[in-house]
Amino acid sequence: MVSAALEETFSPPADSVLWRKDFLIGAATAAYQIEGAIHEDGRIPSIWDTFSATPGKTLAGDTGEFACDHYHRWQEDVELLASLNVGAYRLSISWPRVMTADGQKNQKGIDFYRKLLTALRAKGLKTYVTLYHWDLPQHLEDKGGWVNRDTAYRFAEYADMISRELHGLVDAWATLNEPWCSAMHGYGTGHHAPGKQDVVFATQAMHHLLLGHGLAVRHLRANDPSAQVGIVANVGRGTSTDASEAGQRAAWLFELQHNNWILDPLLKKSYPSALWELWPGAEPTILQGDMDIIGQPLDFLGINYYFRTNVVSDGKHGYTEVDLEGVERTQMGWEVYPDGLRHLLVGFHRDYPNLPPIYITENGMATDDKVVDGEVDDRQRISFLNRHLEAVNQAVKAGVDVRGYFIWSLMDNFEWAFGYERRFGIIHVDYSTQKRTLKRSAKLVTQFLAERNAKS
Ligand code: IFM
Repeated sequence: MVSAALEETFSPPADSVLWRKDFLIGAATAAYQIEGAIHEDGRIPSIWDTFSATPGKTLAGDTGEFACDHYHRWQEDVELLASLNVGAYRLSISWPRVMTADGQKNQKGIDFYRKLLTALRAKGLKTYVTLYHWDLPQHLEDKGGWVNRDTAYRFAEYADMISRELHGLVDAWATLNEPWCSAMHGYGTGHHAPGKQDVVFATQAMHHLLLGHGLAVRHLRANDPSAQVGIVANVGRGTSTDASEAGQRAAWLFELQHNNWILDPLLKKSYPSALWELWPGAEPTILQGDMDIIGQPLDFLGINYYFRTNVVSDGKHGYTEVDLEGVERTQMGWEVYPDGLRHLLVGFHRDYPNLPPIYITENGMATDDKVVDGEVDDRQRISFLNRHLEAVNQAVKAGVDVRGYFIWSLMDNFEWAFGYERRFGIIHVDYSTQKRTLKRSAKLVTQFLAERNAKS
């Protein structure tokens, strides 16, 4: 059981890296999850509009049509964000909002982000901007989406256009958010848009996502030389209760598939060959020069971490997930396992000599939060944040260069296939009124950051 102290306060140990004022603490969101306004000001359809409008694809048939109505309430949201004393905000730009189907810019969409970023800067907040957080324009999916190599070039054009428009307003650009989810859930399992189900599609989509990343990096560097440029990967800890060689290989394969599939091409310019034993016949088509484009130096690597998975061997070349009994879980059913974050960070530091500085670009949890007498007492989240931040502190003490941490999420929002039921925010959103209520976690983070800022 979790200690009561961790649930009631947000107070890192005195020697924690969290007290350092240059250790960035921020909050994160993504365009489709909060903006709504999907038909306004020239925005064109995205794959998530199509997918979520398809019966049976999301819980309760929820869609991002209204979400948190951030497109209209962004000023109120910037005020709230600034009131938390955080140093940075991570957001994403909606590609279908800023670019027309014939590749021209959509000025109204661009103006929205210009106003937003300008307001954030005016509040002294650093801006961490992701270009692709899963909302591919539908017309590109109609031509094959990320399975089609051409999408990588269209993405590079979008990166070029938007970084010319918004240069000087962004502290750090991330090309992609979680290419693993885009490739595997979008084209392998079909749990996410566009809902395709073939591992051969998934591996080819991954290659084109990473190629698009590399092509975009060149434009971002050229157009906005003072901004940092990176990418965000979700990583998972895999372990096995089976101590046999087969069990341990299963756990290794899990991490290879989730982590090294993305990090190896980015940091070693090659895919791990064991992937093609796991997925025979699924090796993507790679053209000459691709791996050099993908493996260009990065200024930072964003790491998103949520849970651990227990696996056993499937008796062949793969693994099977087996839920552990009696462990703490979140509303998503994910195991709360803070040491997995420390373990992975230390492992990446050991295994990738050219590992760039790291930001934890997402970490947080869903709880079934309710407003009672104007308050939201999200104790499990407070404890979760305390324990994961301590895991980051331990990783830094072990020599890993972690520069910051973003809470997922600033506010409750559209949790993809799980719709609005799963609440990840430190700010509660009542979707019927759009009223925002600071949860206890948000209040404690605010208090801690005020204390930190007051220190000499
Ligand atoms: O809500 C998502 C986010 O969009 C990407 N990372 C994981 C979060 C929680 O599932």
